[in-house]
Amino acid sequence: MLYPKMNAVRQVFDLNGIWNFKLISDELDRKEQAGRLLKKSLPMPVPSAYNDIYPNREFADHVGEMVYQRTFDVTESMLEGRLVLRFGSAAHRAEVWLNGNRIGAHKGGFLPFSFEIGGKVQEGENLLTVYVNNIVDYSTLPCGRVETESFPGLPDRTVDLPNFDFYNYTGLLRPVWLYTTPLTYIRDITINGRCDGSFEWKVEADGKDPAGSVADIQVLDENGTVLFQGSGFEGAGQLEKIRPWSCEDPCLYRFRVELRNRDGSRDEYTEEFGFRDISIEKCRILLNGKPVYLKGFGKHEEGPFSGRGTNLPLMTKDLGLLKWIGANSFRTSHYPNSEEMMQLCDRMGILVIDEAPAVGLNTGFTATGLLGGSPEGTWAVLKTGEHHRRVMEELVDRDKNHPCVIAWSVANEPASQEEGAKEYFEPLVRLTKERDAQRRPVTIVTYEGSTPETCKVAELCDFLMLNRYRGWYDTEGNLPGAAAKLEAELEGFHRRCPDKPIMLGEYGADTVAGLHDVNARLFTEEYQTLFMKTYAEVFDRLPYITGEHVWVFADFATAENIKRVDGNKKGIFTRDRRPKQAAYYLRDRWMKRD
Ligand code: BDP
Repeated sequence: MLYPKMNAVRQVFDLNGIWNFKLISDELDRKEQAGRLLKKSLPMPVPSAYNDIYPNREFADHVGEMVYQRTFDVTESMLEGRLVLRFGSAAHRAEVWLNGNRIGAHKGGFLPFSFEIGGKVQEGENLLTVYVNNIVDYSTLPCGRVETESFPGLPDRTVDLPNFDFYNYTGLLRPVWLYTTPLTYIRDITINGRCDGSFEWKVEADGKDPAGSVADIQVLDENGTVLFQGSGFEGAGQLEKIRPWSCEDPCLYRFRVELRNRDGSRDEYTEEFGFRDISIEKCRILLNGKPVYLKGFGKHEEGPFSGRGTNLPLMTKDLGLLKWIGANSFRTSHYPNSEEMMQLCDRMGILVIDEAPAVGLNTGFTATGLLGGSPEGTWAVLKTGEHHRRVMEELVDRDKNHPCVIAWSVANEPASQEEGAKEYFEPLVRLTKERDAQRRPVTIVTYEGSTPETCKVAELCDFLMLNRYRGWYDTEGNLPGAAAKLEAELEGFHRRCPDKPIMLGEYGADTVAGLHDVNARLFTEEYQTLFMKTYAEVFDRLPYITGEHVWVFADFATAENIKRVDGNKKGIFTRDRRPKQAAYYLRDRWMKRD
């Protein structure tokens, strides 16, 4: 799916800003409400999560529906071509109405969706109403449970218990735009450049009479010099002396398409891309044919005030801190990040493991994603299969051209040791691979309940990504013991899959910034540093370890739980992005570690 871009033929109109907002607590006639202005609404910024904007815990923790509304004006010229309304995302489900008419819906909170609205708007003012539903259950990704709690003498209360360890920030999280295209238009572009300068493309035209169109293409370098010209909806080319895209030199090229239509109109779109290879060979991940050791984090896209809402300064700052600490990569745990984040990573040379919002697929987890729930036979109970397929398709379609994306993660910590896991994941892994022209490696990030003896999905993965908390959730305070357990498990997985690269997807310890202890007790900055050192010593002994992603880049908000003091504190940075002591240790290690 193409990102909205303005050019000589396409216009983009910003619908971000302050919208009208209301939580819906009672039955509501959607059609009736969508046809008139909201009464007693609150001003609400878009993009943003709605939750932390106003005080009141009932407001923040609302379960169910909310409504966003605004008006926008359409000019005569906007109606000459195709007019599209596009949402960067709405968590977790959205139903969109225009001038009192329903125009469509979308499920899944972290991927874009759009509607053609040309025939549905009028010149002048239009009323846009979006109903957003924030419930997570066993049919959504991420997964959660809706339960009714009863207390003596009090009315029943509905609670939504996320199966995951991050606060359920919701609303219109990402930008909203209108954009225009000609009636015959470029629907999609796939461009796949390799580090030897070869490339292939595919252009998809749609709309009125696409069969009568011709596609001309050009490849330009960053200065705008045309390096290649060709035509056709599909084709291949070869350039001499390109600069491959890499972390050190994230050189971007431009693929420019001009669609000439039979009616004399034309569309154009320019997609950025890089020439780079990603492959796997004998326990190594290779970038442009050379082994790359992944240094970095699992990272949430979130921060104070706007929660998980698109926050350009925060994103850019985070990538600056990744560079500062010597990291070269992160995983978008546990959902696709904003499109703007992917663009920044392309530009700054950060390698991304792009994760689907498939977290909490384990009925053995408690409400906050911690172990201790009641296993019910996850794969017989969950109803996520079909939705998961669609999400993988939408994710690959959105991010396929980004050189920064080096792998897909189909899920985080599913019940991969339970019967049915292989049957659930096999088609998803296949679909992800087949849909991606670059055939990037695919993984499923597994947890410690899924051992070398019990894991049912290891063989499906191109590389293994393991989350381990020895020294924290067990063996706490005993780092030599933790190291011994860790090493034994890694060796076990290596014996089982001797050719697959193995990396840690998560390891970490909750750390209260400013808490110190000469004996490096739990929760202190000293313990976090020692924890990192202990794990690093194990990695350095094992030649098949191909990367280390610390949990977590920065402290983040979670649901309330007695194991969480104001959220998850495993950050190497605080939530306001100040380094803890371990940041200096990692910086020292990673700056030296190639
Ligand atoms: C892992 C989860 C991650 C949690 C982390 C933790 O993948 O989302 O935040 O544990 O407990 O199991 O800190």
